[in-house]
Amino acid sequence: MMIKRGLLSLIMFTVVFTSVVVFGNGPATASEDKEAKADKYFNLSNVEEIVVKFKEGVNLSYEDGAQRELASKKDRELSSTFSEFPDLKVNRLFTIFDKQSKVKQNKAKAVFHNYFTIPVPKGADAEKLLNSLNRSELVEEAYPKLEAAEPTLATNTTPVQSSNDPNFIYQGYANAAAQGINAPYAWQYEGGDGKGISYYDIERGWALNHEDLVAHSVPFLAGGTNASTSANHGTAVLGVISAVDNTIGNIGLANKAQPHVASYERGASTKIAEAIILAADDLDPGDVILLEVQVSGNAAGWLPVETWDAEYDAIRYAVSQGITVVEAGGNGSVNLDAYQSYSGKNVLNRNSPHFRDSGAIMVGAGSDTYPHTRLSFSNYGNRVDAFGWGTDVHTLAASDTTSTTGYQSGFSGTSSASPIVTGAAISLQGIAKAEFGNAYQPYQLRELLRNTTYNTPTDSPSTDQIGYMPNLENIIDNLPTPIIDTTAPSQPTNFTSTTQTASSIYLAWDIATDNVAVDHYELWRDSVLIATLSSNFYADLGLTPSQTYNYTVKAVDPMNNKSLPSNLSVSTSSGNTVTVYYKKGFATPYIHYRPAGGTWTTAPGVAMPASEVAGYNKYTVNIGAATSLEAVFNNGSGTWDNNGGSNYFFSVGTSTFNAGVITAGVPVNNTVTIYYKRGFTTPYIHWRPEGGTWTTAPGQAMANSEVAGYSKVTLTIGSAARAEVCFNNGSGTWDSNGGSNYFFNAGTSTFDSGTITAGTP
Ligand SMILES: [Ca+2]
Ligand SMILES: [Ca+2]
Ligand SMILES: [Ca+2]
Repeated sequence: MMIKRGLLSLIMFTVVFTSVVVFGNGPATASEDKEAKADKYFNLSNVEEIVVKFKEGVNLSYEDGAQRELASKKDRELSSTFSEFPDLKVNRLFTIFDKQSKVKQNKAKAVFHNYFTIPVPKGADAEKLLNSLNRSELVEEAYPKLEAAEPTLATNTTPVQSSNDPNFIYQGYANAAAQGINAPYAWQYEGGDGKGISYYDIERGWALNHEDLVAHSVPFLAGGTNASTSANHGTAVLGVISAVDNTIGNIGLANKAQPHVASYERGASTKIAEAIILAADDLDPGDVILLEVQVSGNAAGWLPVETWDAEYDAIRYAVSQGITVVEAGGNGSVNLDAYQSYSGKNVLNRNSPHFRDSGAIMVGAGSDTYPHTRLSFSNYGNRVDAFGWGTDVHTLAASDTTSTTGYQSGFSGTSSASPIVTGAAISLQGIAKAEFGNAYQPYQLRELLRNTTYNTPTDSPSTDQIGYMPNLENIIDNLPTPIIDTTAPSQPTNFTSTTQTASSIYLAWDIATDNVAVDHYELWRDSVLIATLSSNFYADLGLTPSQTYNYTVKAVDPMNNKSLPSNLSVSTSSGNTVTVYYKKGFATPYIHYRPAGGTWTTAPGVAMPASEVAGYNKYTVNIGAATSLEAVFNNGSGTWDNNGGSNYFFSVGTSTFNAGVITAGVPVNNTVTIYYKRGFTTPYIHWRPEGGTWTTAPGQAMANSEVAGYSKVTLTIGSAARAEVCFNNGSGTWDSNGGSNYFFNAGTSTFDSGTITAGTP
């Protein structure tokens, strides 16, 4: 067992200090202090051997009978010691060295030649001899060599007598591993029966006057309802942990712990979180809360209670107060790794960045025989820490809250598994408190119960996914000192963003340090916790282009101490844009779109404004990091062009859409410049892009050109190749080429009395 002597000394010192404060009588002299110390730390009533370390330079030959050589040193104190204790023999402490072994010449071993041992002569006052030796100028230190023994835990001062509780033989879950948790092994030790620990069972009903519980005088938390229909369940749970050590019925796994009960039926409604908070406030650090409740939050089946946020935060509160919370994993057959909260987050999957740890020990249900397997109804996943028997649990029974007798052999579910794990947790806390003066903080206790070396696996841990069943013998044989860790990890440094795109920000920071260990990092974006990470980097995806985000990272240790935050503001880049020129088509076109793979606009989408190109409307979208825009068009009132159901895809940049054909770039926008040799003295031109829409008659007046005798006009005809034209005088006299109209190619032409020639006049 790994009980550290140093820690025991520390505890004893604490006791001593208290008594000095109470009984102290003014400052002690130096010698009083020295002797007082000897009194406190060493039992000198039966010292048989004193070890003396002589000062470097005394330089005795390393041989037995060194008292003769010492006498020749003429040290005043030693001389008086030798005369007071004439039979003293000063021998080598190390018989592996002698004066031939050159130990003095070996630098690394030279220190050992200073050590000698003095057998305390029969009847001599060892304390007097010690003090006398320590006064010598030649002695560095003389100390009593007391008993050495394997450190052991204190024996239970209230031995558990299980043999006369007649049902104990049916409580296989208490048996040694691999069948059970080996409660009797814990009972041997002080606190292993739960003495010194209180716990709350939170559920709905109990028969607290049951003959095998009544001796506990179980307190009932005020404000709750003791529901008779649930009395059997609660009585069975209490029986597993707290059936009294007497000569009837069963015996609880932690039968000396003080049970309390709290009903979550409070007033007219279910108030589990309230019951947790009140229970936590009524307990002390090291105590335990058992949550015997599951909730319906998912069509797939029953879920652990921490899937409700208020209950999750109530558990966090209890754990922050040093209370260990044991939580039934639920009987929903649900893979908790895949469970998603209402907002779509895998909050119970330790491998998800959205994992959130309540700090509770979550319990699954295993079979009662070895090798244990997950029972079909049990929820499972990497969140589940430990399992207990989920079937055939022998315990107390009740038909209503007034029952005083009743036993059952088939209590089952994560309901029966959880009190088994709770019993183990209470036993360990009791031993820790008795042995070290402190119970474990909840996170350290959970790690002990999750330990894959000490505890009993299921047949296939990777597929069963319900953790391990506590093996108290192995845990107790390797019992660590409780770490009361209140020191937060160091602040994460060098918090930087390595890369930014229009929709993502990549973050990294240097690994933080802690006096125990850094357990994980919390990453916050704009004051919202977005990830719980074991790594020191993160890719934040799905962001908006050209937006600034404020990040905070904190390092968290296993005791949930959090570092100072490191902060960082980062902006996404501007993102890709897509510009669509839409050739009408719909007279008032709408574009309904999404960045490919992203989220659609709300139908009908966005009305497209007219563009600078005649006959075209135009719209520009920032699609972030996406590389194309998926779009369909409509008239705003239910008539759609969705490419026959395939939709249209536009690349980054500018595209022109013309009746289902997409071409890169802006629309072709031809112009036609016409020099008109007058003709009509105030000529008008009535025109359209070929195939397009005519101007309103008489069309537009043509201004004089820079060439004498000619008027001039420039027409924008979009993608049309020609302008179709006729001329008039603005008041009803027309030249329409005899009804055939004139056609001008894109570019510059000269018109002279019905003849068109390319170029300027
Ligand atoms: Ca008994
Ligand atoms: Ca009993
Ligand atoms: Ca720490």
